[in-house]
Amino acid sequence: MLSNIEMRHIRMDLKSPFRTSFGVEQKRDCLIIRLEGDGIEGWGECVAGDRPGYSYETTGTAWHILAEFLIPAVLENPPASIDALLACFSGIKGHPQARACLEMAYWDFLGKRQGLSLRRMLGGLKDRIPVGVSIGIQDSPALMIERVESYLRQGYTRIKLKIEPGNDLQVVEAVRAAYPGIALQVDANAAYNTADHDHLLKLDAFELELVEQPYAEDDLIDHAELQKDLQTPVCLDESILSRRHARQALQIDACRVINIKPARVGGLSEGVAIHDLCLAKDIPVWCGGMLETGIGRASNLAIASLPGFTLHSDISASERYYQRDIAHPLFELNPDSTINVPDAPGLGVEVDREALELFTLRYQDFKH
Ligand code: OSB
Ligand code: MG
Repeated sequence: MLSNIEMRHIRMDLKSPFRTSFGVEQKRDCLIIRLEGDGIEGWGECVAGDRPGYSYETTGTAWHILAEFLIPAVLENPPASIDALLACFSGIKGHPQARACLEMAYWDFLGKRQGLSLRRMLGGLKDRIPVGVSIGIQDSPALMIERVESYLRQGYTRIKLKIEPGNDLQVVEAVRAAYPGIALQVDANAAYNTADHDHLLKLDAFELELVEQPYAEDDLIDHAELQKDLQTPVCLDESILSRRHARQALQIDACRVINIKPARVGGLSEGVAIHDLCLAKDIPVWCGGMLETGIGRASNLAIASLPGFTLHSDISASERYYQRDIAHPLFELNPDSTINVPDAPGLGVEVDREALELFTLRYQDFKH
């Protein structure tokens, strides 16, 4: 039975700044949770960052929701299954990234107790995940080509470029001209609006695998209007916070691909539900990333092993992100642009307590 939960806010230096249409990240903040009971521990990562750029959630809002509501609900009524855990959350609205963290830690805890890897528990088949790399906005097309070149040399076979108004067609055109054959896609992180409809149609010239989240997160209808005219599949990220959003988006053809981030949709269970829905409708999915530490990366690899994850995921090798990670072993890129899914029980990673302490800004302990 769960008897103790620790939560900490950590901050880690990224190896290089990551720029998107909503801002630049030089350091990454996140929350790490550790569950404990009967001598078993479970780890979870909350991907919410220091400011509400990607979504309304931040480390501050997630801390509040976890400390005041989610953790007390779980300790008051220690769950014996994932369903029981999710039942503890009912009556608490929103804040999917906060819930996802606690759910991840509970999956890790259960897996260790049952001696099963998360991949086995979720029903994943693949043991190597095809992955790509997501490259932040650069100061010029020439610099972007340099970055692309270096990742291709490392062995990544799919490249995603971040774009924004003023940093789009020229960059994509330059990269496509330099590398005619590569799998290429773009991500706007909600930076455009309906006035850009005709402009966005020009992306069809570059044989992109998909265009990710061009419009605002709460704007399914306009995405459907765009998809009507755009030949390239629209892929939704920020807009899909639940299986209901996924169903409705597909119903109105607002997208033809979905980026599944378990953290964004409230956890692995909801992520699997969206996967199942998409598989049944023949909609390809892939796993997005939030610059996770080794903890969240292990979780993403596990869900990406499900059969519907047919496109390359944004799960790059550990060395791309941090000087020092908080979990081991580090994830390495295989020569065929895949990363192995851990097969030890639970998430299958060991947390480096010393590194964790080093990066901790705030800590709190919760007892049954
Ligand atoms: O939109 O996919 C995104 C990182 C932070 C916030 C949003 C996004 C991203 C990425 C990075 O694209 C993917 C990765 O973890 O490598
Ligand atoms: Mg995205």
